[in-house]
Amino acid sequence: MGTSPAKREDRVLVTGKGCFTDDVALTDPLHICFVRSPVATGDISHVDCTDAQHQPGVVAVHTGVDVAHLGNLSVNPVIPVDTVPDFPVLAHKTIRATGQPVAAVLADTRDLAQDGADLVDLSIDDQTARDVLVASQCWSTGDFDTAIATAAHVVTCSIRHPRLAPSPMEPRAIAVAYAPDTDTVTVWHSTQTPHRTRSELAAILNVNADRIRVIAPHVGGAFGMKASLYPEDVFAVWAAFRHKRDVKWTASRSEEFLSATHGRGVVSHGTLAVDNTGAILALKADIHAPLGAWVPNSGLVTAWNAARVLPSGYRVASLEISTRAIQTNHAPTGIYRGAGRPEANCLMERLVDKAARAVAQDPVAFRCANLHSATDLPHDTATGNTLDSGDYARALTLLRDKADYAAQTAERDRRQAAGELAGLGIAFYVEPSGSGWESATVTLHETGAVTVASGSSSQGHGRETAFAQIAADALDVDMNQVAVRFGDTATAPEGIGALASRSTPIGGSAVLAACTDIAKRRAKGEGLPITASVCYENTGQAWGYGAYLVTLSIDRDTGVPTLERIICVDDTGTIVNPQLVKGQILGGIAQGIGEAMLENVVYDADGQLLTGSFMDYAMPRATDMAPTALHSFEIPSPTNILGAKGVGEAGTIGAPAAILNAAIDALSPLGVTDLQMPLTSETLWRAIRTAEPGHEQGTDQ
Ligand code: SMO
Repeated sequence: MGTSPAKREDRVLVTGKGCFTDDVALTDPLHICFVRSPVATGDISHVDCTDAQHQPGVVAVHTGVDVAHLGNLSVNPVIPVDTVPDFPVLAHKTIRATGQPVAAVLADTRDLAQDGADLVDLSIDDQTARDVLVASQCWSTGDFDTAIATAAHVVTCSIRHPRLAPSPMEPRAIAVAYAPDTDTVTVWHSTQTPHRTRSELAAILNVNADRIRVIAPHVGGAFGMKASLYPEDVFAVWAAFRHKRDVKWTASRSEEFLSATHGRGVVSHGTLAVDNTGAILALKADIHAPLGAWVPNSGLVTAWNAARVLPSGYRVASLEISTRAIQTNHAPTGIYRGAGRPEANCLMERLVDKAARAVAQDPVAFRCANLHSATDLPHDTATGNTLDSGDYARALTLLRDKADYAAQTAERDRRQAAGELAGLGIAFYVEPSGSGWESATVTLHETGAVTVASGSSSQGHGRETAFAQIAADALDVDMNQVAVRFGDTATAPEGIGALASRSTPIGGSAVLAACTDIAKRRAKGEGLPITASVCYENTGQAWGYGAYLVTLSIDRDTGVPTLERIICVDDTGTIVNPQLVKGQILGGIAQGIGEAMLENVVYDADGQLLTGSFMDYAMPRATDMAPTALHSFEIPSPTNILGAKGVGEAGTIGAPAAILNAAIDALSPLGVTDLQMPLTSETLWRAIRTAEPGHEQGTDQ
């Protein structure tokens, strides 16, 4: 541990030898094409499938009535639930979003299924869209009103997070092999959570879980988008049982934009009060999180995290925080890398920056003075968290040193004085990684070889290498002696999967616990082979954190932003593999840049998706990255035996807040105090034109 051996999964993946769900060879499978609603809301008055059924190669056409008896997906009730919308596999009577599957054509080839789908005649009576409260929660402590009344300064901020399309390279895919002898299925599924896929399928289809084997083969990215089962997945498995045939479905990129879960979209309002020494007195925040046509397993997590991750690592005596998850007539939203954490941190870091300005203090010094000190931890927040460990100010002081902060601020001041729009942004962030259990079964064989089977899984992020390192160290064998297996419900122990930055802290600790047990038994003289199976549960969430600094400049005439430099300090807890940690943080930063500067899913007022392809939805490219320096230190978390803190989401949390602060800093000489993401050249150009004298709209001719 602590070294970066070559990632063992790389050779297969980068030479194109991976086996993804769509690569799985099936026997004469039926292909599915879904007929999707062209409108966002309405009642289905008529679906005529006659022509489609007579199309050569079409085996069957199904509509909502055929699957209306199926059960609902379970939803994790992280906040109190009013009403969870049901989970229509195919829309039955009511349409809730553009792109919702209404009918499904099963045919011998994908093209024939598409031809059949084109012949389905669908009529929908328009209805007015209706937002429904699904779940909500409030937290409060202290006396907010008195704190506000006595405060020297009160600052406010509203943030509308762009809605984001997670866009893993591999779209959703499912391949189902039906075994007639046993009336069972083997399901290859591009998922983060293979055991969840099995248990949810069993419940929704009302079949015994032992009739379903789920395999997550290579998964080409997921980012939270593949942590839930989708209506399309359920239909594919239902169809395999119904027709006693193999079935496959792979989403097109258009289907991903239309009907895969989106992330963010949160609207938050915050108020922060400080006294005249710059001490934070009180925080109020209202979070509004949109849900879509149906709610995925972790669909309420964004609303929860966007609120309960407040007040980040800051000491706040009085707070009032509320969150509401509201159903709308759009594609479903779900967890997306960060899953509410970026929303909470962006709001807090904007408020803190504004407050520092109000009391004319340096933003780094202001943060250091208001963050919990190392001796305050562990600390229970009023929003139900235990901040477990760390030294928050150390992240900021290390950043100040590594970034040569004094020189950078002097340079920013010099450039601003010369009329350049140059900015420097700071953000502190916290990243709670998951809680709960994960499993591992480890065997030390007579040959000295080791087999690790984990309930956690992989979406291409180096799980095999990291777990082999943990086992090799704990059992004192060469890591090449360690085979790591996961992702198959037939051979891996029951598990949770790879999400919520939990795989290393919890899954890795499970591997360590099993290995430690084997090492003890061997010392006592037990003969080989020895197998240990553990279900490891952590004692609480490990809260990673860090501090990021961003410098950028904005072209005054065109609004084009240039990210100049990003400098990061992260407390990662115990590091298993520095290269994997670096890869996680850098990848998160790329997606954070995407949110802050480029990406935005746009619907019109009628619920039509305007950004249905990469022509309209701007993903960050290599040239959108800035020179980035990563620094870290390791204060082990006491919540798990490995001491690890998840870093999977760090970059998506820290980067947008720092970029937003830097852009506002760059435009502050013009009097700009707020901007909304994404910070495209248009956004920035409009802000400059509105702020600059003589450039008010319509008066510049
Ligand atoms: S957004 Mo993550 O896969 O919990």
